[in-house]
Amino acid sequence: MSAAVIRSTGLWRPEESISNDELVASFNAYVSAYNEAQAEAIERGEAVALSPSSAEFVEKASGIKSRYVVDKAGVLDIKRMAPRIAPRSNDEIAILAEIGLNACRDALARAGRTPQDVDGVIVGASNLQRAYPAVAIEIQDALGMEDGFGFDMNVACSSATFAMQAAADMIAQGHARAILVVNPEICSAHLNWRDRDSHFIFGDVATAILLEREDLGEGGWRILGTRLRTKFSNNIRNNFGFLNRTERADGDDGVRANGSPKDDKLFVQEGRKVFKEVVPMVSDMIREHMEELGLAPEQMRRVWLHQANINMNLMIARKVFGREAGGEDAPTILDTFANTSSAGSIIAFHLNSDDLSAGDKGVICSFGAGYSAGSVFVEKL
Ligand code: CO8
Repeated sequence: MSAAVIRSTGLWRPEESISNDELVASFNAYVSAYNEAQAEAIERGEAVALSPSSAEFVEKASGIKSRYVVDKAGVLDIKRMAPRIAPRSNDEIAILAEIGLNACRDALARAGRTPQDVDGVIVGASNLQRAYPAVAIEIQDALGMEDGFGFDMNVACSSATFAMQAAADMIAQGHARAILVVNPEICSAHLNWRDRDSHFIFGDVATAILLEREDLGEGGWRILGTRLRTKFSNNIRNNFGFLNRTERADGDDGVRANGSPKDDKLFVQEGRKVFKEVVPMVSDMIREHMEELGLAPEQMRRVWLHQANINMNLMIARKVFGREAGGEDAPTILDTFANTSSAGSIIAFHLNSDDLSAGDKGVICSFGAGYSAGSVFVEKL
């Protein structure tokens, strides 16, 4: 058995970003237009007036100040409130594969590797573009890998850590020399921008992690141990799926009066419950895993946590380190990226790990829908 290491990571981010002020101005314009159009129904008690959002609330409740998106104009257009992504023919690369490819190329360049050094591609993401063929196989093809394999998997926000465990196991068992784990997340397409409770939460990005057999090179991060945990919860849900059209009544063409499909099932959550239930689940998991690896809190240099909520991360970091923790201990990237689902902890790691020294230890930890949580303890080589 040969151990796998994280040789490098890669990042792609959209060019456009939406600040809280821009987002809230658009949302509040939508609320005014809706309330005006529904004024009589609201008066009769047949409709409920919508409340405006506030940039102060968003930053205080979540720590988010802005988010990158693939299409800013479509999201902010109150007649649309969804990104515009031009359709592509089957002969063109799909957008999810394209952004994933960008992150892969970044990771390969940083490690000085070519696609021919890689035997597998695993795409782990919350929202996959289609059922098949796998986005991972499209990336494998676009990279020009002459051999090997690719497959997609979805464990919501924990897709990256679960995929890393799968890749590390395959490398250790001799199935591959190196595997690219890719996390393309276009969360803006699955977010209800008309929902005051969640319209500020997500952003778009793609990350890649190159895992490789340790003896094939130098540098990177040794994987000290991985741990995966799931516990069923309805508190974060997305009911989009291929059976949606079968649930329609006869005569229902599946199209709303404004032409949009009724099947556009979007992200929903009970944010408060998630906060309360996930913090202890994740803190306990990290602490137990640390003890099993024989690591004391003082030996931990950094935690790269899932990026959903700053207050949540500060609480988890405090429990892991057993003291007040924040800043360098638990880097924050959600202020500019928002929640990017599976990519969040990987962006935190990618942007905040070069300054560590050989022997420094930390944990990459994801948590989210399912519930699902994954921890990957690493040591800098
Ligand atoms: N502006 C102003 N006020 C608001 C707004 C707003 N936008 N929204 C709510 N309020 C008000 C409420 O009305 C409420 O008022 P009142 O007290 O008078 O009733 C008050 O603010 C407080 O509301 P909440 O209790 O809901 O607010 P919280 O302080 O709990 O903050 C959060 C809400 C930010 C959602 C917080 O609960 C949170 O971050 N929870 C954790 C969420 C989390 O970690 N989720 C992970 C999900 S992501 C995941 O797993 C990946 C899935 C992949 C999806 C990708 C596709 C998009």
